[in-house]
Amino acid sequence: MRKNIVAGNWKMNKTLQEGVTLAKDLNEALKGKTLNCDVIIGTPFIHLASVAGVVDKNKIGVAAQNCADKVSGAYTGEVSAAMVASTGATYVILGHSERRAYYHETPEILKEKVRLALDNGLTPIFCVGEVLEERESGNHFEVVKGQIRASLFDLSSEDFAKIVLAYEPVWAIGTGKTATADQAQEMHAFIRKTLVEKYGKEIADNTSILYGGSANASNAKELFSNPDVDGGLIGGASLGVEKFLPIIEAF
Ligand code: 3PY
Repeated sequence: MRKNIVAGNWKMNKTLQEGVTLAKDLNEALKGKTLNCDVIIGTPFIHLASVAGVVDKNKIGVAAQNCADKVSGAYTGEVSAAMVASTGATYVILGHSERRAYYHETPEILKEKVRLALDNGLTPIFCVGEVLEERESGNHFEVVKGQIRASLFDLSSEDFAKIVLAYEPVWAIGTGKTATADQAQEMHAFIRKTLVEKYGKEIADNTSILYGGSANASNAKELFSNPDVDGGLIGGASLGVEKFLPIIEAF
């Protein structure tokens, strides 16, 4: 079901104590407020259970930022989708460009992760996006379509309907550069058209497509006012209530 969503991605920030404090503060700040979007916080693995334990789950969903591409066993350092689900988290961010670039996550690996996330009742927030050279050479639409096709288009309609997508142009991540509202809308509309071609209009119209990449309190309203932008995946600006709350309230 298409929803407005504002999801924070804390990345590798905050000690356990700092993370729990931030989650509690956000929970407090949202108390009594009527929101026009779902709020999610994507924390490091070690925070998941504690954060899930202190937030009002009717207001704040908890996401992992990754899960293993294996079910269980001798994979030192990995965390399975079942383990993530057992913490009380209900979402998992998959395919973030930092994981694709620094941890060599291929479309095939991501396909496995998506499968395992769904098998364990987690909602994947699946990230796609082009690097600067791909945009400058005019290949950005094909790149994004290819990422979606390679990791998601084997899913049944029923399973695809559970996915949240996030378009994050890599050139706008952590650089302070944001896609303009028009560039975001153009890509989101293209993604929705790609989904129509594969899964039909009803599923495409019901898919939430978030924008990520240096979204913040000053550009959120304009980005979210686009018809095909259903919210944001927020990096640095999710690390403090004073920066995150105005983005949530931009809806
Ligand atoms: C950013 O905005 O920096 C992000 O990568 C959000 O996931």
